[in-house]
Amino acid sequence: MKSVLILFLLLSTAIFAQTPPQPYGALPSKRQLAWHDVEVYGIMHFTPTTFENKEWGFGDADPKIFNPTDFNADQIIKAAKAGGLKGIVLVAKHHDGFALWPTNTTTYNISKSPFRGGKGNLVKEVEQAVRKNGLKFGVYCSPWDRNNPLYGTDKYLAIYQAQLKELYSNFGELFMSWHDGANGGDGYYGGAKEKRSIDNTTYYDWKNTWAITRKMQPMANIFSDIGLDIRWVGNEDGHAAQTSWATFTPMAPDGKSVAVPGQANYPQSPEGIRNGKFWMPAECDVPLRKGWFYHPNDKPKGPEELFDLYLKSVGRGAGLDLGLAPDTRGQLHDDDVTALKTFGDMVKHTFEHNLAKNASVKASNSRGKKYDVAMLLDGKRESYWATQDDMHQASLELDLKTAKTFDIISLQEYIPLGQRIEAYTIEIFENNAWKKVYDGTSIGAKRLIKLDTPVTTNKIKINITRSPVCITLSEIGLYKKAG
Ligand code: FUL
Repeated sequence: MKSVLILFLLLSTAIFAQTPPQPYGALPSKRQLAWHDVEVYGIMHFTPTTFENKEWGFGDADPKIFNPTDFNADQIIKAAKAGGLKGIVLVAKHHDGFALWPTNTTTYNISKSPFRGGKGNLVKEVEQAVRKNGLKFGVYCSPWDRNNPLYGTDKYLAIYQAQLKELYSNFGELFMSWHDGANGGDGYYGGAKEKRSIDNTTYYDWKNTWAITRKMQPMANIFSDIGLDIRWVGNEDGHAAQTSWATFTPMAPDGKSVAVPGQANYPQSPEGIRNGKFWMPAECDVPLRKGWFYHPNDKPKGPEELFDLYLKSVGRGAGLDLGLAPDTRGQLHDDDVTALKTFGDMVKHTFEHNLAKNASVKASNSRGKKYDVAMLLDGKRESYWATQDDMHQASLELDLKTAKTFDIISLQEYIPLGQRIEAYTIEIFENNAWKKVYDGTSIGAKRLIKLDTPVTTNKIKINITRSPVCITLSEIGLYKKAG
């Protein structure tokens, strides 16, 4: 009888150990998980504003100035791809109100320009080049419209919603629907040339407007400063905070919850909110050049600066959205092409070989075979190492077999079960002793830890020191930054 009981206990422990950990806190949706995989994408601005050499068109530019001498969507998208970008959000209509696709919703559209003899559809051309090159496609249709005579009246919302419906119907599956909280102000407004103010809490009826997005494009991540799927990081410099939570509760500065864009408490946006109500990872948007539109006197950022932004966005569990600005030919300038390619190669070559690949790993605790340490080095984010339920601290020791030189440590949590880890340290074995090289807080979808100088060692330890629940980790990587 006693041995039967022991056998029963052993079996039930083994079975129990194979059950996955309980999820913790707010969790990502399927569409957000797909967004996390994109990591780096672009947002492209190319409208009459380009030809005016401005950042915000007033809405009064003659459509005839939209006359690129040699528009080539493939040139732009190939350059983006060489930069490692995996998606493109096209600004289909910016604040100036000019629609880049033929539409009956406004007369201020591409058919009134000389582009392709008035028969062009730039959204289509970009979409086709994007898909041909294997990238994902998204759109930004500015709610603020400085051209439309009806802007500010109760007739404008139907126009804006009809524009979204056209963009959601005619350009395949979208990975993002990008929105900002632009609130009105001065503009052309059909010749009135005046200031029009709107109440941004009600004017765009976001609840029902975004219901259209959900219905027509269920995989489109809605970006805005308050979420819903992806939140703005709170700056246009391209970086999240050092500690970075994918969870967030949109709040106004007075602490009251908000549900409409343009009102969030931006000081909290770069870091996110630990145990926030929603999974709302940050997008770090930053133009490749100084402005969002092309200006002949600006220069693109160099590859080292871009790599640094990559570490501070993707490497903090956020996304990097790089602004692409075609020139008046309708192509990216050679300098931009070179900057993208050099940056893309740097990322590719840095992360080509995981120096920990053949390491043997010892864990202070494991949940069972399915959640064994082997999952940490299999290159798959779907499998993960986990601890038993009551183990909220654990250590992983990697024996690299031979001495390896690296300056980047990559960690990934298994985010379908939430963001769990709150503190950890990293030690390397040097001169016969363990030496701490990093003290960390959040991990999330991806954490890239850049050491100031490369270290050479044959052993490394990761100590997870604080988590409210048992731990999951899906991947560990060691890399040496490519020159
Ligand atoms: C902002 C706009 O006001 C800028 O012009 C640009 O489009 C940027 C990406 O978003 O909200």
